[in-house]
Amino acid sequence: MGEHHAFEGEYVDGMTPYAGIPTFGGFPHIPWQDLSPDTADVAILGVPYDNSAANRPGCRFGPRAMRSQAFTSGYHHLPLGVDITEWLSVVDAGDVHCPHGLTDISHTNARLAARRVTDAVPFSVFLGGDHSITWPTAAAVAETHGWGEIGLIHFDAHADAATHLDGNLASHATPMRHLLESGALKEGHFEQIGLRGYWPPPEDFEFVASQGGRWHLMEHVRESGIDAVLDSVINRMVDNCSAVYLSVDIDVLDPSHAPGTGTPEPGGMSPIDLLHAVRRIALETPLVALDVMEVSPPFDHADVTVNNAHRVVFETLAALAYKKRHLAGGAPHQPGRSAPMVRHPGARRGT
Ligand SMILES: [Mn+2]
Repeated sequence: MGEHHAFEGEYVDGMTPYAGIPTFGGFPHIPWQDLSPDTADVAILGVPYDNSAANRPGCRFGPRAMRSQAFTSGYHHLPLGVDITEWLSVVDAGDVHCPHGLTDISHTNARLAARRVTDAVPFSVFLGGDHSITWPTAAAVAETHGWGEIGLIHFDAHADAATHLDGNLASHATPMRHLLESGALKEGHFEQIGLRGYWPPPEDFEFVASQGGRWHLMEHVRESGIDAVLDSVINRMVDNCSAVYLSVDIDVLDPSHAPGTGTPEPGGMSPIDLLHAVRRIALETPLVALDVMEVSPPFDHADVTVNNAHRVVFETLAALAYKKRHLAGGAPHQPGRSAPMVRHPGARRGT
């Protein structure tokens, strides 16, 4: 070998975004079975289950794709001027075992694992999986934070409040029905944003109304603007609920931004509006949990859906970091600027 091929010198350490064993956002892996109080501020739990998808399936691959295919560019949120990792300890808690075709076992496992997570950490993130999973995960959050005490803000193209779909009581079209009927969500504790298209039929809306739930059609969001809708939703949550669960069906985004999902519905939200909404909800309500559901990588293109889903989680984490710093008396700081330029008077409550 010639002298210039000697490969001498020390090993140069580092990490590139496309290398390594993937965890969500590059956060350390601590299995949910090993979580105990004070382990972390935030735990992220995958629920790879899609047997309840009514149309095209594939969201069982969602958690793994959000870990491996999304681009994590860093942790410093530019508009809020906060570094997530400076203020929050975040762990990837791995996945729930969801055996194929076994809905009862999958949902029971999801509830037990979610309960373990919500009992151990102040903030829980659940990665779907189809939307039927919100039934066990939100039930677990209600068990931890108060049955009938929590509120739920639901972003979706669809109401998901059916009694059944094709005879399936545990369909991804039914989780909100179960949460309302079980009393996990009581009157005035349920808000839906982004509904559109041709489903469900009127009786499902009559049911939601009978339970004191409210919905904001995409048409209403377009007419009023997202901030007017959020003002109303956030005020109601802050007035009525001691803890809030945010459930994001990625199909609330327009299919041009989220092709990788099972039941696409044209005419949806843009990512900038969804991220803005998620940030305001995390800053201005006592948010304790987030789920991101219905990400179906086999139907995705160029990882656009996976990246939008990943950023919904990161936007929430950045807002939680901002809120924690705000409550600790810290001031926003942006590099290269002497005066704070970000002010969020709405950072009202901690988790
Ligand atoms: Mn849904």
